[in-house]
Amino acid sequence: AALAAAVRSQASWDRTPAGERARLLNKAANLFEDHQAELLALCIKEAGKTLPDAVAELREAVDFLRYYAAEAKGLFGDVIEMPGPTGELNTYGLRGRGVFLCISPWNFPLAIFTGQVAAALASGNAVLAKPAEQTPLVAYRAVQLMLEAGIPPEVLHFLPGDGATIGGRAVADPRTAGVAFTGSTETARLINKTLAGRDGPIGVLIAETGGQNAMFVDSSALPEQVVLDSVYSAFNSAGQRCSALRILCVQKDIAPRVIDLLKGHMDELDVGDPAQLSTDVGPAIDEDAREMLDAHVRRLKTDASIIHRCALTRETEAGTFFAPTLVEIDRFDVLQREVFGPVMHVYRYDSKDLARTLEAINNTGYGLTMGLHSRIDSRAGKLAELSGAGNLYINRNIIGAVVGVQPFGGRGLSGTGPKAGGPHYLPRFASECTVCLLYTS
Ligand code: UN1
Repeated sequence: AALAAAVRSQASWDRTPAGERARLLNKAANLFEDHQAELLALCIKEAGKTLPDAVAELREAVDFLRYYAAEAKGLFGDVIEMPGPTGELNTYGLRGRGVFLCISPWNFPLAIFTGQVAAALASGNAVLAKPAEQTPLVAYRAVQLMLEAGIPPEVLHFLPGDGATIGGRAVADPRTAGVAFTGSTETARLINKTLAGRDGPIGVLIAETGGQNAMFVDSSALPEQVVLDSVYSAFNSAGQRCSALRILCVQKDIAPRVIDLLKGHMDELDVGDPAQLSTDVGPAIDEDAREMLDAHVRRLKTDASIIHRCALTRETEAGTFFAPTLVEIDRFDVLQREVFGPVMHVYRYDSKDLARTLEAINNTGYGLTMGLHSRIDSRAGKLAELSGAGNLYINRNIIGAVVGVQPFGGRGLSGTGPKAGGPHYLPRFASECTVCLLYTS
């Protein structure tokens, strides 16, 4: 029923001037800010976010609304006029594609949920918004606020529930013109196959998937800075970001010093209730996630050496907590899959093997984020040239891309692009139309 209503309403939403659609999205952004306390509380309660993470999440959601509104005004507002060789007038413009299905993850239940929906709406599409099963309440509140801002309810439909049934059915239906998906590479493949098997127009898929993200540290790096940035990248959001650091590649010569400092810094981290301001690292999202992380560490006990783990207090016995873990590995094939949690794998490389180590990371097939800590300027250029990652960060942490200035998204197994929060995102939600008018005399 939602799909049928979305199909019926889409044409009139598409005809609504882009400036008016943008006005509604900006109004939604204001309402999100007006309801700040409530949205932060929901992110903490439902998604286990710490307060700073929740604040960043709300900031990003608001940024997505305002950025796509501004982009849409330029892209969809103007019709480009092109005088042709025979005196005809050619015009070119963008329209919506139809109904977009937005499938978002639990780790950014407000920001990514809102970003996908805002992009699809700004581009003139009707939307079926399918939140992650773990985080429907945050998404529900976001939808309510968008409707309050004036987005017509026939255009924006909230579809919480099971991914395989609700999401699966909507993907399989040829009336769904496109899918924006953030989640695992396996699920993206499944969606792609389902889309390929449908009759009717060929569906578009924008997929943002996993990573096997590395940070390179050479001997010119500042160890104290490396420690702050690597701990933040690996353990912030309890490592539950696709951009999070998984493999810290440290040049042998400074590895002992860096590892020593890492252990000290880990001892200062508070793991616990995210509602407490003192907490640095909250829980894994659910029991399945925690079990997956436990199994990974159990496996590594034979293939690698566990260097250090954060202490867990008694308070964490009730809940799905997992102690941030530092593990040393001497080969990359122990990491078959993305390990979605606070586990930092350290790998020591010999300075002459830097290029080979980078190639081994590229060969995982993933290409989401990558970092470098070095005071040798030419290394940064070399990394940018050779890396397969979509987002590179030099001498800083590798998470928290900022909408509009650090377009975010991966290459290879990490996603199809275009990048969220970047200038090429909206056109992927659009169809193009050229009109050629020949004047009669
Ligand atoms: C994700 O974790 O699913 O840059 C992607 C960042 C965020 C990551 C979002 N934009 O850390």
